[in-house]
Amino acid sequence: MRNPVPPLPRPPSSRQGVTCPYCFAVVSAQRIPYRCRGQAGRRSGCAPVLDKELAEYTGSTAGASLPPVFEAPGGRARAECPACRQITGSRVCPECHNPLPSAYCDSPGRIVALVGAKNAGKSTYIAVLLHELMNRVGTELDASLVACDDRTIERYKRDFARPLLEEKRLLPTTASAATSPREPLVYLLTRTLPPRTRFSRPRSESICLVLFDTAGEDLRSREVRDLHLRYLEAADAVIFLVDPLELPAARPAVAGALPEAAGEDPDSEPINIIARVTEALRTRHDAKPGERLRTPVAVALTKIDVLRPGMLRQSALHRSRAGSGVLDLDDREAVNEQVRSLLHEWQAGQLDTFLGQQYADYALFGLSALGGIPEGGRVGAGGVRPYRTEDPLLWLLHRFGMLAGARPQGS
Ligand SMILES: Nc1nc2c(ncn2[C@@H]2O[C@H](COP(=O)(O)OP(=O)(O)O)[C@@H](O)[C@H]2O)c(=O)[nH]1
Ligand SMILES: [Mg+2]
Ligand SMILES: [Zn+2]
Ligand SMILES: [Zn+2]
Repeated sequence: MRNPVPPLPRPPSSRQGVTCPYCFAVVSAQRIPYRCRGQAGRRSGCAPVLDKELAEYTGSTAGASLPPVFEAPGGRARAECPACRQITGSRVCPECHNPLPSAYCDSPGRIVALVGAKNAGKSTYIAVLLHELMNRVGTELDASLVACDDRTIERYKRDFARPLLEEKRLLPTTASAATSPREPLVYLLTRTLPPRTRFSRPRSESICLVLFDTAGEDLRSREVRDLHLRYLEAADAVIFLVDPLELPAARPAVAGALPEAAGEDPDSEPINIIARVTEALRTRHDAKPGERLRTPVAVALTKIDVLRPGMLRQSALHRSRAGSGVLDLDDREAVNEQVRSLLHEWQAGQLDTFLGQQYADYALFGLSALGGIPEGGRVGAGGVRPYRTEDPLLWLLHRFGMLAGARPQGS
């Protein structure tokens, strides 16, 4: 962190193709089809038809009766439906017919993927991070978080926000992807940025959060592996969640009664999951042996609230982030070093070493989605009090040139 890596180059221009955040097909930006606006109220237009591609993707015909998809080469933001002559701005993936928002088509190449072993805290993290982005952090950053499709909105409410944030119940363990929906939650996070020069207009830039709530172990099973490998290969940035309770030497540092650890399954060990993801990324980027990947990787210890208060005192992790709409680089370095020394103390130094060998650009984080130890299947008495959950994302925004860095102490 001392010698900051230069910001990442701008994402590949859309001429190189757009990766669908639902099925990960790479499609030419010139050949993205459109969906007719259809009928509404007194507006006449094409009648809904069963969208076979979409139904096959979701595995259900429910919600797949939609105005037809048509092609109009040229890659423009709008096109005229050849059947009803209405102008539409809705574009869809040619393979799976899921919506591809304009902001995404215009700056593809920023898919953020989330990975972690079973029990690492992924579902809880997704629930809380999205809520934070829609509220406090969104306001701070002047950023909007928009779900890219209606199923994402419904599933977020039903499976994440309602149980955890309203009813204060812990989320059920994620079923294996072999039986649960294979669909990710897809969001576009768009930030308004100041104009580059005095004469230009403010601009906005987006990243696409593609959140699969599946266990990293699922990469073992053949059926799911294909989709997940494509997911990982499509990732332009990765957030790895690591449960500190899975690091054997960390256990003495933990306060109070311990929840059950995931067990002795070597496949769910953080380093093995990170190694599998790394393999996928190396394949995609055709990395030579010894060459480090440029994909930014954020590795976060979850459930940091379980650490004994004594461990946190005097530490950077103890401070809350100032919340000023910039990335505080001094704070970032302090937290990075703190987590690194925790990893070494907990005999997980090989994790740090491995990351350093494989990635030119990685950063370490500590966070807590719940902010307290849950009791009897429910959120602790103080409610959900997230702590530094947004940090990995702020760092990624910074790496993508979407958030300025600052040293408030003027060092
Ligand atoms: N103390 C604490 N426990 C957490 C936190 N987040 C998750 N947990 C615990 O970890 C368990 C697994 O979390 P979950 O999000 O379901 O993990 P997933 O399998 O990766 O989706 C939950 O049931 C909680 O008991 C946190 O921020 N603090
Ligand atoms: Mg889960
Ligand atoms: Zn698709
Ligand atoms: Zn039409």
